Amino acid sequence: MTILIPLLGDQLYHGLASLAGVDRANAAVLMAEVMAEATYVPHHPKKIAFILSAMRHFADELRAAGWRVDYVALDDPANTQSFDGEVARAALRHGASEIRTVEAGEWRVIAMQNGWAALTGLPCTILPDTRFIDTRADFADWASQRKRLVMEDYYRLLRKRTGVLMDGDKPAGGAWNFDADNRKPPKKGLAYPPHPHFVADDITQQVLTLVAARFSGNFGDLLPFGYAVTRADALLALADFMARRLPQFGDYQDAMVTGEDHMFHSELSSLINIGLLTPMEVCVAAEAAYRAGTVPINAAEGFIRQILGWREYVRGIHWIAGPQYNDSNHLGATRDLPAFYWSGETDLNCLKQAIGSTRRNAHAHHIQRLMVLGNFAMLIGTAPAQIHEWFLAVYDDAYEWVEAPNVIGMSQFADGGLMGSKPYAGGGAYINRMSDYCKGCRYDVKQRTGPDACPFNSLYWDFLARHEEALKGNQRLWRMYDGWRRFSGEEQLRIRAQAADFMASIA
Ligand code: FAD
Ligand code: DLZ
Ligand code: SF4
Repeated sequence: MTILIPLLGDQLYHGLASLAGVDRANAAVLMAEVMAEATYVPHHPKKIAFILSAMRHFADELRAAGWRVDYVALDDPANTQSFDGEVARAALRHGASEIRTVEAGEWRVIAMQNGWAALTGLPCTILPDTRFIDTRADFADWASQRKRLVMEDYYRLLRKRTGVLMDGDKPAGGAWNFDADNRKPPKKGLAYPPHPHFVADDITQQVLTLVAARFSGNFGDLLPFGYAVTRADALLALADFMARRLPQFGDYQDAMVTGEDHMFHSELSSLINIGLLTPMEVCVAAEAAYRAGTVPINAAEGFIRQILGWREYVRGIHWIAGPQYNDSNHLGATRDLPAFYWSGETDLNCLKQAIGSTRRNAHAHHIQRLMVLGNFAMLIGTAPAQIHEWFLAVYDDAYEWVEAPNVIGMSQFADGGLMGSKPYAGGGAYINRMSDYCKGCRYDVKQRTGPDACPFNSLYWDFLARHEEALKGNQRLWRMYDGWRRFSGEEQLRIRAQAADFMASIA
């Protein structure tokens, strides 16, 4: 009478629903390192090492807590290298009588889980993932009652429901949203605290050797590797952020600075997504810092909104949109992703910096992802499936439930506006305002046409012109279309020719 509990690489949480209430004497937890997961996209080596090391540490923690853990290593000769194969083998090995698992965050893996009962002939219970603050059902209910799924409305609902940053029924600090204070450009002389670096122990060293041997051809630097890979280290990373970076997180949330990969960001997304931290405990810690007076309200609220608001919201969108969401292509974009996304070899300095950070760290912060990498891909008309695969592969926090809505919806507008009310399209002026990248660039951000003109400028106008039919009715874009119509016919032609020449040059 053994209950088999397959536990996936991004479910490293002791309170996981599949473990709750189970008699440890009658259960076997299955954790499997499989090539199918390591290769469905060409993951950054740091991401693979992070997940495998955290899995191995978590297995040890479960054993110490009295669980029987059946851990299948990647180089085990009997490993079938797929979840299906390992669940089938383990069911036989343990004479299992039933399977309990928590729903995966990717439709592709959910399809596998749905097949485990037929595959093994055993009853298989797929439990909801209770690590989130809201439930799938409550989000679906909220969404079913509205025409537009506005993140801010949902966020306020969750603030009220959870009591986070609330004084009674009023928002703490006197307002729901302090975003207007959170758009400061970078200024000279700011001191950026170093990001914590955790020394690799024996387990991590073994994983690094394995990943170096198997995945060195993938995009990205494996070393240096300083990730938190245990719950204890994750808590240290959380405390470090609260003390050293959260106070200025709000002010410089959207800023980008050459050579400063981390700035005041938390870099907690990979730890939350894999299960080593819960989203609620992170919000509670930020609120506590505000209440203790060590963090201003614009920082605490801005940070909490990212997690209680955006993170929960994109998760809800993922579930209601369904598996076909990944094929969305509202703007009919078909261009191949430029090769320099993988090589980093480009003379557009903003892209070079964002890709460089991605290569070094398996990480780039939000505005680099949205307004540089995503924006450029959308302006040139990249096929959404290709940029989706790139984002899924290169970031340490990327799993489909969170990556797809952010990329296909927010950054590419490929879902036609389910996620956002307008495309996040921007020219060079935005990047120039929020970064120092343009100073170090061979292009002139002030020019629209000519050999030195910043490519973002002509691409931006060309994007609007190309999609005028689809977008001109959008109220939030009328000012942009008004701007486009103010150009003379000749200037419009020059701009579009400039964009066409540039796109031909990168084809
Ligand atoms: P911080 O700036 O410190 O923000 C705090 C936390 O808020 C993050 O740790 C994260 O948990 C949460 N958060 C912030 N914005 C979002 C958001 N839009 N969606 C979900 N959570 C959010 N985030 C991922 O976790 N995985 C992804 O694969 C991913 N892909 C993205 C792709 C694009 C094109 C864009 C525009 C955003 C993407 N994001 C993704 C959201 C966001 O960029 C990252 O969560 C953030 O950069 C992670 O760094 P951080 O922990 O330092 O975040
Ligand atoms: C991303 C990843 C990788 C690279 N390797 C494994 C693995 O070997 N074993 C595992 O259980 N999970 C891995 N993962 C994470 C899974 O891909 C993730 O759990 C699913 O995509 C569901 O989100
Ligand atoms: Fe990027 Fe244009 Fe600025 Fe160069 S000038 S860094 S291409 S926005």
